[in-house]
Amino acid sequence: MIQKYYFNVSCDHIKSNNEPSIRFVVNLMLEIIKHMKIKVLKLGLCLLVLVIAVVSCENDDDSTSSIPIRDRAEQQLADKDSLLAYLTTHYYNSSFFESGSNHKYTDIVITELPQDDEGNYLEMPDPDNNTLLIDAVETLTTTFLEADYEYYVLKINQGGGEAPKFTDAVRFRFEGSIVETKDVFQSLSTPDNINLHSNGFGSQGAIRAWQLVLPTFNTAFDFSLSNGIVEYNNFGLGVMFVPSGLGYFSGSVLDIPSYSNLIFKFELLQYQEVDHDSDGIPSFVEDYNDNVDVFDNDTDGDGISDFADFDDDEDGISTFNELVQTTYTSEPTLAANEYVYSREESEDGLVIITVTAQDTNSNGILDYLDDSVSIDYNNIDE
Ligand SMILES: [Ca+2]
Ligand SMILES: [Ca+2]
Ligand SMILES: [Ca+2]
Ligand SMILES: [Ca+2]
Repeated sequence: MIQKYYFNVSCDHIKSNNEPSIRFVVNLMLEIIKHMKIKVLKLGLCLLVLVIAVVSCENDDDSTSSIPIRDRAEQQLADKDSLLAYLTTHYYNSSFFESGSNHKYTDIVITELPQDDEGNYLEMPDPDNNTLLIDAVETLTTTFLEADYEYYVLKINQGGGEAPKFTDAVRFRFEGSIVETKDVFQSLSTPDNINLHSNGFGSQGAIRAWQLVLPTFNTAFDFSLSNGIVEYNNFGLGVMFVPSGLGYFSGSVLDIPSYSNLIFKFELLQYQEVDHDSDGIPSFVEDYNDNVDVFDNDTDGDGISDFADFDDDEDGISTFNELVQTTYTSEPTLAANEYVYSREESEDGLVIITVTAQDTNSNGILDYLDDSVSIDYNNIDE
């Protein structure tokens, strides 16, 4: 439970992006009930997440309501100074990673430059084996909640697997620390999983930095079992340096004070595609304007973003029923607009069910997004 809390996105994000209202929640409940006969199990989980999410969002509000919220742009100016000061005065053991493989986040050693008696920084020792962070990181920019941010990523290993999307779930190990105090607030040496994105009106997602950075790395190429322990091979390994605005910002989470700049050393091990509304369309696809934000896509304008909306065009036929199912017994090559819906491997063999979006009237708008086409492919004979 504590793990989950560490990665809760702050409530001001949820509210400014997607104001939860009673109508919104009631609509969603109705959608869930409507959809239940098809997918009871998955939607049971969805309901559970909903309840937890609302509760933890309220808790977050209570803990921060007495602190005046700072302006994001102003805070970012200060945070950028802090982070650049850190990156220009700290180095890491770069040559260690030039040989060997499967290095761990615990192998990454970041050290402050030596200082003279007056506190002036001196030359970096052993430059053949060390690299100043500012010379090693990639500087990236993003706009989040109307503020412009700069964040920094040290990529030590790309990883040999696939890259997750910002809406997916990932399996990872990490160590998180605070730039200002250098305190390590959590080390996670046993792999754990997290949903990078909330379900749309709760706080079950990761901080924004994780949504932005992890998709630029790949998961492990493969893994093996050794004495009952999973050994990952050629996984993503890096460090991110995160301004508070892409972290918890005004939120004060356990030992992390408000407005802390954060450092995460991390290993990206595995990922799983997530379809938050279980409508058959993976959530990252429902980011139609491809701006790494699923909140601003609402095809039918009903206040429920597409990634959380089971009937995206509000024509009364659920999105899932506007898709054509295909069953395969061997690995398929997916067509355009075809997505794997389920995959089961048993003694009877492999069964993969996919769903494919149609454009029946060839107007360039897929049926499930076109309220003028209402064909229920799962009840076609009824
Ligand atoms: Ca979906
Ligand atoms: Ca909608
Ligand atoms: Ca949807
Ligand atoms: Ca529909």
